[in-house]
Amino acid sequence: MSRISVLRESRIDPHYFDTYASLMMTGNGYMGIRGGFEEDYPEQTRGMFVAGIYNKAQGQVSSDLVNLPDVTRFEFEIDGVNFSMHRGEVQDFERVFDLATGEVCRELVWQHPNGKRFGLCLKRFVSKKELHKVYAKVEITSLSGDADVRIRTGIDGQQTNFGTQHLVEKSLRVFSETWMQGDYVTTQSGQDLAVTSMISAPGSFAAKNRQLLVTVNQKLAENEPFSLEKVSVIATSLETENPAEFGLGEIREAKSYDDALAESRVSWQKFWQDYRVEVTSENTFDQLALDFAAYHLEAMTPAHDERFSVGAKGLTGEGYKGHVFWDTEIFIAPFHLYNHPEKARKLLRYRYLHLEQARAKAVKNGYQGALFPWESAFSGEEETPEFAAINVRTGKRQKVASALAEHHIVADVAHAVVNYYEASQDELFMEHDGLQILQETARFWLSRAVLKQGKYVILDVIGPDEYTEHVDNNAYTNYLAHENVYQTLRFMAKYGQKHTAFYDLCEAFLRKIYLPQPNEAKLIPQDDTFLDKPEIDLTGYKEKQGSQAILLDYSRAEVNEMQILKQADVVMLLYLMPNLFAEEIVARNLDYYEAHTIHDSSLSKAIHAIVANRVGQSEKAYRFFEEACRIDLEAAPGGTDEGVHAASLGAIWLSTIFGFGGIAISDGELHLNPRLPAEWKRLAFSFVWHGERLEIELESDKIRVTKETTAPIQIHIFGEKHCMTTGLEI
Ligand code: IFM
Repeated sequence: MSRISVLRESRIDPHYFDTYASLMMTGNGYMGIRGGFEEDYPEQTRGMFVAGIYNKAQGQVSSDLVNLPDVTRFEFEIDGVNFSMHRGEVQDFERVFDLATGEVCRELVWQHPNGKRFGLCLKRFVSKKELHKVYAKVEITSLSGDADVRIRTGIDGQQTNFGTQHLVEKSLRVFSETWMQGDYVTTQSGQDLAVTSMISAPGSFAAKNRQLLVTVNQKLAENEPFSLEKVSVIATSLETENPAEFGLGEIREAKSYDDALAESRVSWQKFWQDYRVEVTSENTFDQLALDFAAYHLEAMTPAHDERFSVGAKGLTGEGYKGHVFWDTEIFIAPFHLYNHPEKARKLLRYRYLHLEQARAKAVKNGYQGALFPWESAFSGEEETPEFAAINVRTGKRQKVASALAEHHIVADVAHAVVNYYEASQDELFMEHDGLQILQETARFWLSRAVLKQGKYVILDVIGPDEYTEHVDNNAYTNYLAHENVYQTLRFMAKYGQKHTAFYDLCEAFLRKIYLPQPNEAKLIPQDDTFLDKPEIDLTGYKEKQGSQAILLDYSRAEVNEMQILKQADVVMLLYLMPNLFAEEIVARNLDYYEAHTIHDSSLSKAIHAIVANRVGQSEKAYRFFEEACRIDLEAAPGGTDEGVHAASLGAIWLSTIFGFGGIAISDGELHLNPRLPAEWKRLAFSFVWHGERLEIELESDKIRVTKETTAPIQIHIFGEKHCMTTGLEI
């Protein structure tokens, strides 16, 4: 395996402090810590998040993924002056984020205003082996004679979510002159949390204003580095009854920075062995983008617990309040499903465990079955904020309609259940949890559709394209609802539940549901009215894609009345259901709808790459792929400040495996129709199918599939069925 990529920050640009803080999140699925600098800057937001720790502060309508007390801050007072990169002069600055381990490491030489020079080396990582531990090491060397340094660090409970305080401080303590501990409880959800820290040198302790700090004074001799290590343990009542006691127990077991890093590296190596996608490309950026996506997808997924799921920004920031969307089932779960299916199963269990809340939402909205919330958190209840940002001129707030109408999420969850089954053949899950999800979601569609002129129609929805609200018969929604009900029948029949009234109702639904067909111009109408709406030139807005610049010129209501897409909609349908239409229809619709899509959502580009590749538009596909890879890695200032785009990272993986790699699942069978871009010489990845790990290696004129066992597996390659045992090469 080639070396896992590193991400470098080589320029000090405050406009990008928050971008890099998101990109350089060090995490392990249990927690994530933003890559903020050790010293404070007004331009940077610190952040530490534990998956599942949400709270709804008083007066708020929805929960936040709580930004927890900070352990990453270090103040360095050198010869009486606080170190800051905005003061004195910085030379040889570089920050390296090692995607192999999630270690962040900054090195620089600082010229003090008094003219003396100092070398600083500042590192940290969250352990993959010890889920609760964060290790940090700071090293400072005087390069110009003796100097005095005062280092202060500790536990800072002043953190908020954009100003909202979520924690009550229960106690701040120092034990045995060594272990600092902050003990907190969330104000509404009642989760206990303890942060326990220790440093490697003696110091003096002080507590004030929700901060517990330790100060170390040190004389520096020229060229003799002084280093200080810090370890912190984060524990919550989600996993232990007494987080404070747990923290004190764990901190006693803490290792040195280097030993802990070596152990964590081994855990990460296991991950990379299984999940690495290797590409030999003319553009080295491609491998970086794939490694970056894989690292974050792993670090954002709470594989240790099924009571919560993945937020739209993972564990990298406060964006979208840490809420869970369809992003998880459609964009993120496949990465795990085809590598470690049990992790995908846990994500589905989150939905299963919240069927009760989904049923309650359905009833509240006048429907039956399960209506999953558009945004959810820990409780499984609807968390979508009622209003978007205020218009400061009118004082009015725009209503967010997604909770009321973006109902495709119901079918998205069902789709993920079926995908899980096809890949894993996990009868145990399917016969119980899976079937219940299918039945409850199907029941929802039966109650959601209305009979009009002999057809079941689905009215007043928002499809994936969120610039088009309150429309009838969104093609994506109708086709996925059909699939949802169809699969429910399939599994009811399989598990002996055919002779029920509900089964008959489902059959009637399938006979009558309206499925929009291509019109004379071969276009599948996105909804009943979309193709009749006026068009405008979108060139300028496409150039500023991702910024929603269109909303500066037009109101949402006006955008709604034009042929303008925020993100893939019909194209999303064509991606998920590759066999619905002939290639000619797919190509025609891709071209038409892409021309009308601004790609203001990060979920759009990589999906276009897949569909473009399938219809032979390889150059376009590669361009879409590259643009998707740049969404986070080359974000404009502000674009990634509040966290990385989790779904987009999943889609980068999808576009590689299901796009260029040519994987497709059709009628439960595995297909491989690779079409590598001209820029790629080789693509290699593993793919777990029916319990077998396939190693797939592709070159422009070669396909090699190998596996370790001799159990037979069926695979279609360019349409030809093969039954392979240990391997095959074409
Ligand atoms: O789920 C997405 C949605 O499709 C577009 N807006 C952002 C959401 C969270 O990523």
